[in-house]
Amino acid sequence: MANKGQQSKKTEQLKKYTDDPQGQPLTTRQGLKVNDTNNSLKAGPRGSTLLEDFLLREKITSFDHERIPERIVHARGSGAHGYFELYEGQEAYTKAGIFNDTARKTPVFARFSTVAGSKGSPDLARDVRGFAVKFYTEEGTWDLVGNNMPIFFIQDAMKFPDLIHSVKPEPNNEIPQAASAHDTFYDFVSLTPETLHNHIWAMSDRAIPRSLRMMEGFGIHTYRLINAQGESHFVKFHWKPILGVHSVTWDEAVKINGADADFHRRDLWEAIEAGQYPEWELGFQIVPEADEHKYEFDLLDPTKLIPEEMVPVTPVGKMTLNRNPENFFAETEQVAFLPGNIIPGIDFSNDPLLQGRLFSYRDTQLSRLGSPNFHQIPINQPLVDPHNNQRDGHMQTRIPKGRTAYFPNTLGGGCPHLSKIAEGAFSSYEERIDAKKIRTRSESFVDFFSQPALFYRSLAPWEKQHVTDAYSFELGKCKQDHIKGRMLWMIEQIDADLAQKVADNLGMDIPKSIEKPINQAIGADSTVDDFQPGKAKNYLDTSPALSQSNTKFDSIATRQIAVLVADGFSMHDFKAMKKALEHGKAMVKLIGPHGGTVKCDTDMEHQVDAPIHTTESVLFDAVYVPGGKKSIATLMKNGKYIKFLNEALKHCKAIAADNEGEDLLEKTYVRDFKEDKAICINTAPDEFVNAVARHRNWERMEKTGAIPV
Ligand code: HDD
Repeated sequence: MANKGQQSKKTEQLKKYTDDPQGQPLTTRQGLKVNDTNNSLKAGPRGSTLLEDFLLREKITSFDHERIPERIVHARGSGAHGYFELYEGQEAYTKAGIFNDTARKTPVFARFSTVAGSKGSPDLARDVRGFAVKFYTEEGTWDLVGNNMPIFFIQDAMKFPDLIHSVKPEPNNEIPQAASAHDTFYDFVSLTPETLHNHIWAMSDRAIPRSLRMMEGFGIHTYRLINAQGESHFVKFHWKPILGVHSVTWDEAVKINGADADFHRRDLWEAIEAGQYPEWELGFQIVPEADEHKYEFDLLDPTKLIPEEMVPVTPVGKMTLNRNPENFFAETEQVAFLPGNIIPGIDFSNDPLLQGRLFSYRDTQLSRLGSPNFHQIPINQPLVDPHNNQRDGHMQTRIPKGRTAYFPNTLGGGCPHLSKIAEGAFSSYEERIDAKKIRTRSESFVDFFSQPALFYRSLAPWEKQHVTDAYSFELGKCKQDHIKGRMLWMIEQIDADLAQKVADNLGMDIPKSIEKPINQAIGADSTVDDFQPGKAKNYLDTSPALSQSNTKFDSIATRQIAVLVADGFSMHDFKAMKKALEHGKAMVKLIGPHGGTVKCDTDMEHQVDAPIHTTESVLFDAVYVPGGKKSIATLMKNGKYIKFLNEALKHCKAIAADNEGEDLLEKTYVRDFKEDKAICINTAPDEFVNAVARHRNWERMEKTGAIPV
């Protein structure tokens, strides 16, 4: 039944399993009250420890087994609870209750992740981000397990182990951690041209998001929506963040990893704690069945996107994340996503990558969570109580009643019984298949260069520069010239100018030809070599939706603003700026010369949020320096403030100063950028607010190369 209280239904379910130690005595796992958990039982005060000590054994045994295997990919992640609400019924396309009933508030749990790094790796690795959402619907659980990029590296699940083995730390020395910049990855990429599209996205700013709350999400594969009449439409799922899509620079990413390895995790947690709930709109890109073969790319090929200019994305609802987990392990670590978890009204397509995923995820949970009963873990439990004849296994926590565990039966009254489709039972879409069984790649998949080229063409000049820098960094870290050469040849197929710039940075020439790798990549007897590199198709000059320069720039909500102060800072300046920033829901943080408090020029005490020696410029979106003679004189004596401002300048951030604050800027390279539109000296606070909302003044980038930080 429709009801707005659904989110609380999942929260209530979780509450039943939540332990709260407040006011409770410490007990053993058997409930025995404990008198001493600090000393083991010994034969005399200095004597050896007794085997009899069940308290010691229980505590140590439990500790010894605390760890479970980390995810083979996406090990590093952060999650949150929330809900999904529909804008308008989508009955024309799907019978899924979640897309029919606008009165519902469907509970969700979302987990965001990097791919290659281990569980403890830093958040700002250059990497794809996982974007997985579990919808606890009334008809069963639906998992939409996507990424923050709309395409994938490979076309067939058969190649997934090869892809991941190449990008993970090399097996002989387990180096490098959470980084793709090494020979084995580029050996694979350069031999597997289907990777180039996702790869160029990974070289773009999408791979170093400013926040998990400021990235898009994509279901990637083409799925099917099935309506009540049994009709099918193809669909691609898109998540669009309300705050827009924003990224940091590579230099910042590297420094953030040192200054706060948990930057993204902390940002998500703190935004939710502050009541600034992250939100995304879910959108459908619908293609009628009749149009399946209309495009110059194959809808089943997960390395291709459908440009939004060709098929628009229609927003259908919104996800809001409004509650942090109570316990990281129990919820974020144990949550198990399965692309195979679907509900009536949604179905799979024949995308061969998706088809392989349908096998892999259930399989991996068995070794990760240790039992086929992983669906009984509270975070994985559906809202609907499951009843079936599957039995036993490690960690069975339910007590299935009755004599029968088979179907059909009479002894159990025929229960659990089957349901008709009209009663909400799932039935697979009856797709007509008439084909030979064959191990091959469809010829319609063999165009590896058109879409990476479309992506690159669609970028703004500053984004193109970032891509050039990223290729130059990554390949610069590779040792083998033959691998770098092959990569340069591949990049040249995307864009000759890009390839030349990267080649110059590598100090290499682009090879005239390479031994064609396509056969190896597809199959020894393959004939697809004949198509390569193929004439790049140009069905669209540019797709503006692909560039972050066309994202939203209308909010400063949750932006972290550093205010550099010492005793004697101007309350007059600060008050006006703080009011404007907090009106826009930015987070204003006082950076002082020490912890505790600083006094403004009206003798009021202000709590310091971070002493300068504990923080870094890269952790903030913008910097403000209020006036105050005494304050500025103190700040000028500490080189860290100069570095702080120079870095903010280099990273194209908004900087503001009032009155004597300008004297501090004179000590920095900001003095050469006074005409810059995001440098606000003695301007109205709103000008600074507008500059912060623009995220960065990327045009500045052309001139910041000489700044030595
Ligand atoms: Fe995968 C985890 C996303 C292809 C095998 N994958 C995993 C997660 C995300 C994705 C977001 C983490 C979920 C979480 O937070 O727990 N994977 C993708 C996307 C893909 C993709 C968007 C392509 C479009 N994956 C893919 C293939 C295979 C896998 C082709 C295997 C054939 N993925 C796995 C896995 C993981 C996983 C090994 C590791 C942990 C887990 O499943 O639960 O089964």
